[in-house]
Amino acid sequence: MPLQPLMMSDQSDDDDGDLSVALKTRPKTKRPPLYKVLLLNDDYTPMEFVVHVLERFFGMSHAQAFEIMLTVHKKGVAVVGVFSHEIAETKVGQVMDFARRHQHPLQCTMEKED
Ligand code: TYC
Repeated sequence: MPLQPLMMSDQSDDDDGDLSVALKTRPKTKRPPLYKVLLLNDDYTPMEFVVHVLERFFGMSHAQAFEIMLTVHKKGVAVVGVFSHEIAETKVGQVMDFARRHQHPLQCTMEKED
């Protein structure tokens, strides 16, 4: 039976993608963008419903949720959280579904953070 060559050291036959080069250059890995989830005011959705949405889907305390709801009510819009694209989409979907199921016109959207 033929003999196999014996590896004596960690040289060039590995699959580490040439670690030394990777460390000397700066890998251009960009962090994925974040997305703001926005809640919009309207004239019909009850305040208590909005407070409940903020508690249920954004993990806010009752006091926090009430404060943010009032900000939206007064200013027209507020950021209610910042998430990855996938999580932001999920939150928007959950809020829009929940509002529609309760026949409230509450609107929730997302936008890329600068
Ligand atoms: N403006 C609504 C009212 O007076 C309350 C409200 C607050 C609705 C926040 C939507 O995102 C909202 N009943």
